[in-house]
Amino acid sequence: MALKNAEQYRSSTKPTWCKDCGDYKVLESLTAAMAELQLEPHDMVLTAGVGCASRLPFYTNTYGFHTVHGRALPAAIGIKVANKERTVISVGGDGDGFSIGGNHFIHASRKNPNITYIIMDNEIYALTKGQNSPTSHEDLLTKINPYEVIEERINPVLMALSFNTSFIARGYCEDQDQLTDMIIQAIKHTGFSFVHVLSPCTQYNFKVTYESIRKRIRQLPDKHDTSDRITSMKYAMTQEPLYMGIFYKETRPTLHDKLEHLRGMALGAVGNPSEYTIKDVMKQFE
Ligand SMILES: Cc1ncc(C[n+]2csc(CCOP(=O)(O)OP(=O)(O)O)c2C)c(N)n1
Ligand code: SF4
Ligand SMILES: [Mg+2]
Repeated sequence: MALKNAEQYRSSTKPTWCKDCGDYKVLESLTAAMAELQLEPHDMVLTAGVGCASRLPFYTNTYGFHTVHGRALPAAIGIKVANKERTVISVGGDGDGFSIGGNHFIHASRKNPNITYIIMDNEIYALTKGQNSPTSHEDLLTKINPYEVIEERINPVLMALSFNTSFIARGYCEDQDQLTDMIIQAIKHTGFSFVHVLSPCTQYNFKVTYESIRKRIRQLPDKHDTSDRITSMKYAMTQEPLYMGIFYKETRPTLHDKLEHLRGMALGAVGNPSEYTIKDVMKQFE
């Protein structure tokens, strides 16, 4: 197999993203991670919901599934259950992942499928031309909130820690080497890995810019213990500075392990289904 470089994971489709959109850098880091791991495009599936960020799978040459709004994760979980050898990655925006799709994030964390979830957070619904999202700052006035924002913002990393997501990291799209490394580690992690990426929208969110993010962020200390969930929560709760790096990781049985175990128990209890007659099956319901 000839070695592939990042460019060889791109499709011929030209992105429709605006010129300075942060999502370009996320695409670059993701394809750099694929190249570093020398993954085969035909062994990979990317799923996405709807939004600017969710367009990313069009721009790679892996298999892709553009689902409906908020449903990137359940599609990815189904694909992984049916194709355990495939590398499955879900991508999307803060609106897709934390509004309409928020429920799936909770349950993916509980199931712990061996997939990766990358959220490109621009703190706004960009594709629909700039409405507040669950991560929007309380002072972001938009057409739908012209006077004040009456809802509190969520904290995705803290949320993931509370759900016991088994790998949790936060990166900044401009720090591409760090982000590439995080994505590599997330893909290599056995279980549900979540990478929260700060990725500015230069078109609709003038409060969250490359400069404003740069001023806010700080790296987690080198000595941070990624098995210590309580300390990770303390770092996640801090907004000024906003910590970047791998917050938490834990290896525990995946959805696949649990399904295999369950299958074993069922086979032990009822024998090999391939030897069953219809009569035997019906007997179970008597
Ligand atoms: C069921 C449904 N509701 C609403 C929409 C409209 N819609 C499309 S994308 C989107 C928000 C996208 O925001 P985000 O996920 O943050 O992505 P971004 O465009 O910011 O990258 C909304 C509300 C839709 N497509 N489907
Ligand atoms: S509208 Fe915003 S998020 Fe969408 S492509 Fe343009 S810069 Fe990126
Ligand atoms: Mg968004």
